[in-house]
Amino acid sequence: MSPKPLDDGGIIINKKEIKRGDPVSSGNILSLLAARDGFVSGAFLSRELNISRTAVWKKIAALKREGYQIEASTRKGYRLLSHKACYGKPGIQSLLKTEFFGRDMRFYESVESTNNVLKGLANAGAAHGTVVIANGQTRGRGRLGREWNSVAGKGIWMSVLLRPQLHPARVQAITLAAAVAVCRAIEPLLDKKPGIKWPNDILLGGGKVCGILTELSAEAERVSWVIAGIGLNTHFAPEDFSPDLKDKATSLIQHLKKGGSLDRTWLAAEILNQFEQVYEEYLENGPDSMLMEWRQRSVTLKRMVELVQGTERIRALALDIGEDGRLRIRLEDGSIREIFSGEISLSYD
Ligand code: BTX
Repeated sequence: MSPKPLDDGGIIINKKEIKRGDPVSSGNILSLLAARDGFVSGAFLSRELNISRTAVWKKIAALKREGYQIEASTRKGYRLLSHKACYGKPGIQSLLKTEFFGRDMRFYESVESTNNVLKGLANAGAAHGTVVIANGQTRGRGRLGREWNSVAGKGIWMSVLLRPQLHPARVQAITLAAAVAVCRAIEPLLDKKPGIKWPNDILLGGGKVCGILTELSAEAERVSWVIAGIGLNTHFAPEDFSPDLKDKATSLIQHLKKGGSLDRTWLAAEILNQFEQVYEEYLENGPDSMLMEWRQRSVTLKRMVELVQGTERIRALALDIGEDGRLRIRLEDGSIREIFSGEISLSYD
């Protein structure tokens, strides 16, 4: 995609407008290099981004230090040798088509939990769309205090900050939006369709490939922030999972289309692209189209499920999902109940 000039001398790269004088990220330079097959001159980069030739050279040197293979020629300029980017902020940002999601991004080699890091940033006033990604987490969290196995290099461990004008009771819709977005992003890579298991698991061939942990800070009527934490297993081989996960977890690499490849940089950006799209559509037009897609992708609806509530186990038919994320079920005695995600565990026959 070639950059489109703006009247005021700025440019558009991947739909993101860069005004003259805006800070230039390494991701901007990568986008310009990736848009051309051959060399891009230093003069061109300096003119397009409105920075000095020395500043261009420094950014290129920083990209090389991050592992990008860039050929430099004094006569011809710079050439990106491989489009396969290193997993990191510049590569991910260079593939974003979003307005907000990921424009402020913090990438870490290792953190305890990306949700925890982002919580600190949210409380300090970070902007809507801020993203924290880590190559590995040492104390990744699931729901209800459970652990999320987040081995370095084996998955996408990422949290997105949202500041929606939503009543706290509607926040569960964001989990639904994230699940739909992840499904849209991974589906083109796979030899089978992913399915959503209410409330927040994405399954592939019966195994859990992705979990979503949504946390919020709110007053009675107003949400201050929501953090959607996405844990997506990408490169685990079956033997990489601990014994307790072996039978229930899976990873994208085990289900790729024939000859397909898997690039975390592309996928992290694509999840953010899809997530912003689903989220914006939800805010603009209401929940109907998102819910319709969620229902189509659901592996829970129209099935018998078992609710585990404390020591009690109840069999029920899953009927439908509400726009607040509640699941409507019919118990064996014919009575109808609506349940929140926090209330129960679901298992199938
Ligand atoms: P959950 O409570 O639905 O799932 C947690 C359960 O899933 C665990 O008890 C375990 O049985 C199983 N499990 C643990 N690790 C894995 C794994 N890698 N693959 C498949 N199954 C597993 C799901 O909670 C929400 C997970 C969100 C994780 C993201 S990662 C980025 C962000 N930061 C953070 O600390 N959490 C979120």
